[in-house]
Order: sequence, then C-alpha cells, then structure tokens
Amino acid sequence: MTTVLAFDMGASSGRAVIGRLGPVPDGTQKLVVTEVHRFPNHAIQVGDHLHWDILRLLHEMKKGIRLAFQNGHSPSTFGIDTWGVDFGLLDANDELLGNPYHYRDSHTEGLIEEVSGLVGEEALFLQSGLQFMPFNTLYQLYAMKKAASPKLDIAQTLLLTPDLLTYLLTGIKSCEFTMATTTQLYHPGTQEWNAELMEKLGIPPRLFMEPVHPGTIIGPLTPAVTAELGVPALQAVAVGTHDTESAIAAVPAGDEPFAFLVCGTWSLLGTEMLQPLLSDETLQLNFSNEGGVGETYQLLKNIMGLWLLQECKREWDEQGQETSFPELVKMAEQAAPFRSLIHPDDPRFFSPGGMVGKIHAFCEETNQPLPQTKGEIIRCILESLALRYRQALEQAERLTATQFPGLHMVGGGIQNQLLCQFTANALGKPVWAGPIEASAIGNMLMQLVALGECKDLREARQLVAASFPIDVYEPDSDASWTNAYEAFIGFGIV
Ligand code: LFR
Repeated sequence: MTTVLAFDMGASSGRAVIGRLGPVPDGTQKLVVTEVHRFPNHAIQVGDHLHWDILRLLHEMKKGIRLAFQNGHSPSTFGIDTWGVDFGLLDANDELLGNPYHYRDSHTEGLIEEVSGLVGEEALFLQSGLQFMPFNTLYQLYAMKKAASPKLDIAQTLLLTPDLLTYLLTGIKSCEFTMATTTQLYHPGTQEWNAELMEKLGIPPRLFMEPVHPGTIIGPLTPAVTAELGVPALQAVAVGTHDTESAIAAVPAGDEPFAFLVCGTWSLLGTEMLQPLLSDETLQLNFSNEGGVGETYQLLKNIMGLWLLQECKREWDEQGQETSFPELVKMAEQAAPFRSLIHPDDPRFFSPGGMVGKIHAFCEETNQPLPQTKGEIIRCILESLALRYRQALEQAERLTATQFPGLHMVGGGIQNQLLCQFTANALGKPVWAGPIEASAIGNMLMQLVALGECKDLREARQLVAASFPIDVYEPDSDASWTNAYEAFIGFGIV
C-alpha cells in the first residue's frame, strides 16, 4: 500500500486529500481517496489591492498534515497544486516580501493593450503560446514595475504559489514547469525563460529559476516543521502544480484524441497536444498552449465558469439570504428555459462584486428580459455557460481539425448535474463526468510516478479509469438549444 498526500488549493477553498494505492479483492490496483481537511480560501482587499492570505494557507496545510497522521494515514510524500499565474517574491535573505497579489487585483487593468503596443501582439503570442488574459504573471510584474514597487527592486527570487508553499514547508526553492508556462514569460520554442522580453519590460530575469518537470522529488519538510507537527519528514514532490494541469492528468481518457472541460471557479476547455499550436487561428480564437504533465501541451481556453454563480451566491448571502448551491441549482431547474442569456466571457464579469447588476446590465444592453429571481439568474448563467462550452469546443475542433465524440468533464463543478446535462444538450454530444476531485487525483498521480508506482501519464490515466466511476449524460434532442446557440453567437465574442 502506498500513501500520498495532495494539497489542492482552489480560489475559494483548499483541501488536503489522502490517496492510497493498493490491491482490491479482484487483484487489481486501485486508488482510493479520503479528504482529511477542507478550508476556505478568501481574497482579502487591503487598501487598493486584492491579496491572498498565504500564511493562513500555510497554517491550514500544516493542520492538514497533522490531521492526516492523526487519522492513521502515513503518507511518504506530498504535492501541492494551486491556481495559476500568482507568485511571491523573496528577498536576499529568502524572506517573503509581503502578501502575494490576487490575480483579480485591478492593477493589471489596461496592461494587455500597453504591453502589446510595446512588444506586438503576435510576437508576444509566438513567444509565450498564451491567450491574452489581464492577470498573467507578466502583466502583474509589469504593473509592479510601473508602480515603481521597491519590492521588485530588492527581490531575488520569484516563487509561483505552489512553489512558494513548498518552500515555506521545506525551505527548498524550486520552479515547476506547468506553472512556469502560465506566466507568459516562458518561451515554448526555446523552452527557456524569455529574458529578452523581461528586459524589454523592466522585469528582472534574476528572479526566475530553471523549471523542473512534474514527478521530480524536491525534498523533505524542514526539521522545524516536522518538530512542530510531530510527524516524519515527508518528501515534497513537484506535481503538475498548476491545478488545471493536474486535473487534466486525471481525465480518464485512452489513446484517442479527447476534449476536456475542467470545471471549477474557472472552466478550462480544450484538448491535449504533444506540441504547442502557435497558428494565427489559435491567436485569433484566443486559445492558450499551457505546459502539461507528461511532456504534453494543453490547447485550451479560459471560460469564466462557476465564478459567475459563486459571486451571485456571495452577494445574496451577504444580504442575509443564504441559499446553498444545491438549492440554487434546484431553483434554476424550475425556472423557465432560455429567458435571457449572457456571454460569460464579457470582461465585465471578471472582477469581484456586483455580479447580479452586471448580468442585468448585459441583458439590458442586448434587449433581453432581466432575470429577476435567483432561479432565473442561475438558469441564465448555466445555459449561457453550456452554450459557451459548445462555442469553445467547436473552436478547438476547428484548430485541431478533429471531431471529438464527446466531452470529458472533471472537477468540483460536475456536482452540478444540471450544468452537465445542459452541456450535453448544447453540444448534442455525450458528456462523461468524473472524477470530481480531479486536481487532487492528478496531483497524486505524479507523486506515484515519482515513487515509481506508475510508469507514465498513460498508465496513470488507466488507474483513474479503474478507480473512479464516470456519469454519462446523453444529449436531449431539443431544437431550442440550437436556436439559443444562434442567438448566443450573435453576442460576437470569440
Ligand atoms: C484554474 C486556474 C486557471 C488559471 C486561473 C487563474 O483554477 O488555474 O487555469 O488561468 O486559475 O490562475
């Protein structure tokens, strides 16, 4: 029996999950997962900036390690995956310089246009393979440069969030490849940091360490941490530390090309490639090539995702009308279909706050009735997301000249069965939903690779298929989805 510990940090919550690989009565090997700790993760506004509470996350992770052992598990390794792009800076004494910025902080507003003006949009795309998103690490560092941040002057090392958390537990600085590729500063052609681009933008190249690939052992917890927690010196493994990449690693696909949708705060829709696809059309359709686990590249698009629903819920809860997610989904199910639609990737929906008002403004500008009740609003969000998934899947098919037979959906969002069914309906294709804890499972898989328990990504995916059930959603043949899609395309956002 091999036991590993995965920390999976999402934008609204984190969890510590134990994975046990061992034989089951029929003689085959299965992976069994058990959550040992779950905790909220909040963005915190401090003055003009939105931050992560990184030390709180460290505290909760320590608690997770302690709880794992108290509950009788004995993991030999741990891995950390988090959202992309964000980072902490260390000074010459390797101390953390302040609280990391949250990728939804407004300091990067308008910088896509400014940097494209300096470097050229196409050049930037060819040198990074990434879609243009305001929060990419490049724009965050450029914002600090423009604000003459003294932190940038004295910083010696940049650690992306999972690498930072690993450092705080092990004292070992590292840089993991899949996260490195979310910065827009890593060159997919040369497979090196893009020092020329950094110099052009006034970002110091000294900050960046040579990336290591998922499956690399980083090193043990510090003696201080093991003493504090009363646990053995677990080894940290660099997993697919970008949560999206860990989730894709856990898609139970075989050898045929497949399309995936990682469904959480964000929805990431795309397909797995062996090389980045740096075509004009990729740039026009605003797809990313993100470095994946097992020497892959993931051609994908960021879709606003369940953030829209989370923000509406937060607004209602703060007004004292608390409703659970399952209750909201039930209300949506009872609401009338296709009353009003939004385009989830209209930029106004990106920043926190006032989500109901933003949805109303969108509907007003597009001459649609305003969704009023909670059920109407959530139905509008879920139908619009499903239509957006169809649009993005068709784009991925066009880019790769491939017809996908259906869509693999993974991640916490698939607990929303209405969304899974709507997606199948919108696509007119089956949806295969599972596993839910994809990021944590993908994280474990690379620990198992590091430990020699799994040979490679292919074998790891076979283990997922053997260990976790999949729910199949067949499409309803209903013409109203086709009509709604035509109206949706009319919003004119690619
Ligand atoms: C999903 C995700 C996306 C990334 C976004 C911001 O959790 O990691 O892949 O674009 O968060 O970092």
